[in-house]
This record gives sequence, C-alpha cells and structure tokens, in this order.
Amino acid sequence: MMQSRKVRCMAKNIYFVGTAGSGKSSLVWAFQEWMTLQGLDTISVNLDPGAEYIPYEPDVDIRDWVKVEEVMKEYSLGPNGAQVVCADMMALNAKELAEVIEGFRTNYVLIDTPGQMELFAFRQSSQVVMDILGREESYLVFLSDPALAKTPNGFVSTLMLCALTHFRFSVPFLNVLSKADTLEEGKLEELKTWAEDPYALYNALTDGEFNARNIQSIEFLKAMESAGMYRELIPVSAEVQLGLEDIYNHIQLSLEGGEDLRND
Ligand SMILES: Nc1nc2c(ncn2[C@@H]2O[C@H](COP(=O)(O)OP(=O)(O)OP(=O)(O)O)[C@@H](O)[C@H]2O)c(=O)[nH]1
Ligand SMILES: [Mg+2]
Repeated sequence: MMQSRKVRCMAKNIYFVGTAGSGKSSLVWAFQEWMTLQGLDTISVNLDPGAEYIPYEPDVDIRDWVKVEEVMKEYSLGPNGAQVVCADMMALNAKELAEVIEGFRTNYVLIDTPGQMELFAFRQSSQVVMDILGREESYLVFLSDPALAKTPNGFVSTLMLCALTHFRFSVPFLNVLSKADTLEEGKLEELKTWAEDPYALYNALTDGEFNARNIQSIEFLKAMESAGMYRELIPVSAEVQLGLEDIYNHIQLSLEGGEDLRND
C-alpha cells in the first residue's frame, strides 16, 4: 500500500531573528498563512515576553509564563532590565515550553523572537531554549531591514549582524531582505546586485574614494566573504506575500534534503 506523503517527523524549529521592527512578527504571520494554504502543518510561538502587539494569535506564547510588565513591577526594574531578566527566565521555563509545543504534534514550529535581537542572540538562555527544543532540527531566518541595508555601509553591517547571529547558534540559516515592497524597483535591483556581486558592493562602498571608513567596510566585507557569510539575500514581504515559497524551499533543502511535506 502506498504510504501517505504527509509524514510527521521531528518538528523543524524555524527562528525568525532580526533587529527591532525588522518585520519578524509580520513574517511569522505571513509565512504561517502561506504554509497553511500549502497544506503544511505549522504552529507559531511567540518568544517575546515584552510583545505588546502581535499581528497573529500565537499558538504558544512565552507571555503565559513570563511577562516584561509583571517583572518590571515585581522587581522594580525598567523595561530594559526587565527584558534581560525575562530572557533569562525563559530558560527556566524551556522544558515546559517544549512539552506544550510537542503536544501540538506539528511539523513546523515558527518562532518569533524578541524585538531587541541582542536578547535572543547574546543571552545564554536562548541557547538553552534552542537545545531543549532541538538544535539539530533548527533553522534561522535572519531579517535584514531595508532601513539599514539600503546603503552600502548598512548592507555590510546587516551581513555582520547576520554573521554574528549565525556565529552564536551555528545552525543553518537564510538571510532575507524584509519589507521588500517598501523599496523602489531600482533600489531593490541595486540591493540584489550587491548581494550577488561583491565587486558591485565593493564599488558602491568606495565610490572611488578611499577614506578610513571605506577601508574598514571593505575589510569587513572581505571577512564576510571568507567566512561564507556573503550569500544569497532573499527579498521577502509579509505585506505583499513575496518570497515565502523561497524561504520554504531553502528550509526544505537544508533540513530535509529537499523532501516536500506538502500533502498535494
Ligand atoms: N510595507 C511593509 N511593512 C511591513 C512588512 N513587515 C512588517 N512591516 C511593518 O513594520 C513594522 C514592524 O513590523 P513587526 O512585524 O512588528 O516587526 P518586528 O520585527 O516583529 O518588531 P519587534 O518585535 O517590535 O522588534 C510594522 O509597522 C509592520 O506593519 C512588510 O513586509 N511590508
Ligand atoms: Mg515582533
């Protein structure tokens, strides 16, 4: 008898990471909508204990365990201090979080990370969370915000932020250019060229001028290239549903060797 193609295996944990306001929550929402339309089984997890507004209803929400507002009151802390305490408290609740997620018996866990990316990227607690949820099946989608990436120097900066995040977690990753719909066509083409051709970026960085800042950017760019961080940048948009299939294809290729779990 033919086996059904919709095989349930160990869930893949897909972390959406990026600077504050880069579009993480919107992309989780759009990607989940797209996955659902494809007949793929997903859940969304909010890992931002300070989130005030989330454009979707998370299936699992860290705020059920830890909330910035409450920590501020209980420990008389300001918002930043409370965020740090909350980030650390997340690790204490990671096992329970993993059990709740496991209870959904889903294939894809879409994880929305805190607004301030340093809380996720640089606190030890997120390493604990990733280990407990299953590091081998983890994938990072790093969001480069056009607000930063649109200048040559900012473009290299966002490559470095992506590299730093990857360096911290060492799991397969994809660098996406979020909110691509906000860029004029010419600008988007220019950013795509920078992403495909290091010489184009090199030329844009120097613009014929060699000053200390340019030389520094070029050295950083070279470091990104030799560290294998100078890679494809996928334009995506939650607003106009752009690049969502590209994200899925990259994840499949990386974690599943290309096997498609769609029930078509
Ligand atoms: N035009 C456009 N706007 C977007 C897109 N994605 C997000 N935005 C807007 O960007 C702002 C921030 O989006 P969020 O999804 O909340 O970003 P975030 O990274 O989750 O923000 P924090 O969690 O606060 O760091 C909101 O005003 C969104 O409407 C997009 O694809 N296109
Ligand atoms: Mg968010």
